[in-house]
Amino acid sequence: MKNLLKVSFVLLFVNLLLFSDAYSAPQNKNIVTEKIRTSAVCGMCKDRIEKNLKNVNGIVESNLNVDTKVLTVKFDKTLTSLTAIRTKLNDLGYDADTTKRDVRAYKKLPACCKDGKY
Ligand SMILES: [Cu+2]
Repeated sequence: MKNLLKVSFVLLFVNLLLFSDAYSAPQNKNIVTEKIRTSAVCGMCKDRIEKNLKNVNGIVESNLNVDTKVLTVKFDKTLTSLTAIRTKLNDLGYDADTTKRDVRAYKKLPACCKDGKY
């Protein structure tokens, strides 16, 4: 009986968490969060990518995890698109998912930002 009570409390708690999440969901349904696998190498890549994406109309925020090379980007899908963001990354010299980097831009990156593929 005590266990049943515990389980009930846990379930109640889980429900509260789910509901609070629903309430705090973004009001703008056009804002989406996507992940992009990049060829970024170091902290300088992170700064470069995040700084450049900040200037892209529609991008709310971006965060590159240097360890996993995965960029998490939050954007308004009526103002920009995943394809456009990938192209922006390519223009900066980075691969983005299956789209390839602009090699000329890549060659201009500092040595620490090169992954040695070109
Ligand atoms: Cu770098």
